[in-house]
Amino acid sequence: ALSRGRISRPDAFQLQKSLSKCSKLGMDVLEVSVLVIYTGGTIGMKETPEGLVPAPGCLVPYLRSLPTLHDEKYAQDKHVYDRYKPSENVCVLPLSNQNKRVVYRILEYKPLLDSSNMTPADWEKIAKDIEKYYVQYNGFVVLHGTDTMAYTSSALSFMCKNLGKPVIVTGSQLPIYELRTDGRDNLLVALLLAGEFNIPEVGLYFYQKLYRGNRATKVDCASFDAFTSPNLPPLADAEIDIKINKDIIWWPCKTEKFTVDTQLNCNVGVLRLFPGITNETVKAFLQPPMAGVILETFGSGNAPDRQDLMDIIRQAIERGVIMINCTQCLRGSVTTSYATGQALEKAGVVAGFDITPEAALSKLSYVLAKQDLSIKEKKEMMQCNLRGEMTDDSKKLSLSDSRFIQDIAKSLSINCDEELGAIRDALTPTLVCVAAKAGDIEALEALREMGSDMITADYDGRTPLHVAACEGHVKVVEYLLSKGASVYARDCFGKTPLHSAVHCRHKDVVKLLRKTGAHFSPAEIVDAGTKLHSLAASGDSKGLEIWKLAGVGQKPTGVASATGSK
Ligand code: ASN
Repeated sequence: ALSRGRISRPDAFQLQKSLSKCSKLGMDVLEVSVLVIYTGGTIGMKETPEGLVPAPGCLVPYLRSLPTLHDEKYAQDKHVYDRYKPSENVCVLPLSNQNKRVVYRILEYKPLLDSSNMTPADWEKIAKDIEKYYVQYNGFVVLHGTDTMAYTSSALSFMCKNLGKPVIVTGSQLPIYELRTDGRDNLLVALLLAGEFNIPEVGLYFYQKLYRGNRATKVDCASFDAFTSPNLPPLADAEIDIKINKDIIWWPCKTEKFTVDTQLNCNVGVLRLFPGITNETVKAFLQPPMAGVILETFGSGNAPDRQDLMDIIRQAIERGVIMINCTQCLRGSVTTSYATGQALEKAGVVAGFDITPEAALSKLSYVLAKQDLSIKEKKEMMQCNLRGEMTDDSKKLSLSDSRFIQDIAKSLSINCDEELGAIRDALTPTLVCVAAKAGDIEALEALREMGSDMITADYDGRTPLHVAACEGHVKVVEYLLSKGASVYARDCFGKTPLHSAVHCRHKDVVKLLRKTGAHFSPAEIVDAGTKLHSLAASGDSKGLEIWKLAGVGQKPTGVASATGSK
């Protein structure tokens, strides 16, 4: 299948035609929408005699006065305000390099909080809002204080299951209203990441880096560069270009819809060991109702291994307390290299490997709340990599290691890593799309084993999933979804795989994509009315049926406010 060569693009041609039709209808297909959930933090604070405090109602008017964060002329010309209720506080970014417009709405919480005052109930509220507005927006930005940002981004990562859209948590070290501030840049890039990129993760964006939310930790309270991700490189670097590190993105691999599970058990704690810690201190800490403890140990997971202390720990574990071993070191993983580490393992403490204490705490609270699991199953779940919070030791094959790419490199006399990477980036999207078009799962698997991903788009921004959906290869669609392909990926005509399947009338593919959470945006649903009228007028019942299967004709959740004023 691979040697057979070229991708024909009748569907892309059709989509281009429908694009110009959309423009004639006045629909701007280059707009993307982002919901900004504004919870508080320094970014929106003002100085008072008591110190910095959140300033309600000030952010939106200020953003609307900044040409880099709001294009008033576009908003007026394109009637952006008319599409939302006045209370919905909408702004629009200037045109980006990607030739898109991010239209963003600010949902300001009452009260706005210094993040030191945040509790799990606030994480729950954010997660529930993401769920409520999930269908309506392309991505989400959570504006948050930096002090407990890593806890919130970790908790959200566990609460959001089968996430397919970006959730970017950000804030700043200085208020956005000041002359020198990191707030404007952090907000701008977070909006672009949430609106224009396919990053199906809860990320934490700060000072030119996007970190996985459950890998980040605050390390500096006096620098703009306040966060780091000690055991995982950034998911993206925002330098002259925004570079996405797609090899480490946690692609969803299930044909399941996005759901939110906000149940947490709050009887958890972090116990940091120190030389000379007494048995009484440890015993008091482990008393009921404590259900789970993160034990912050020395070095690679070591603790004083005196018998009386180990007995106290074992007794708590026998009572049902789950204890997780996390290192106090910023980098590295818990191992059993030392007798002092093995003693904890023998007492029943579960290794947390290289998880951060912030992620460990929220994961433990999340796992402990699962009422249908036994203690043993909860411990197993703690050792599973649920959302990329720990390093997976199973080394991924890299295409630059493969014989195929080495042969090409040799014939082109290339031996530096950067050039090998360039070959990979040039060749593999096309090869994967060709295999997807041919319906050849074996070829796809061979390419995957060589290290290529199943996600990268071709020159038209069309992913292998677009191609397979267009061809009606339901098995290939299933395969690609199981390997991380995104139902939300948009090609450069603004179309998703669901558009391709509907356009080419592949019922089974439409059903499978819908099952995985694919949906049209509220604006697309409104726009489909014209298409439905013409199908009805020509008596095309099969055409009408496929649109119905795709969810047009049913009101998606959370749509009311976006279409309310139409
Ligand atoms: N105290 C502030 C907060 O966490 C710190 C900040 O946002 N930079 O809300």
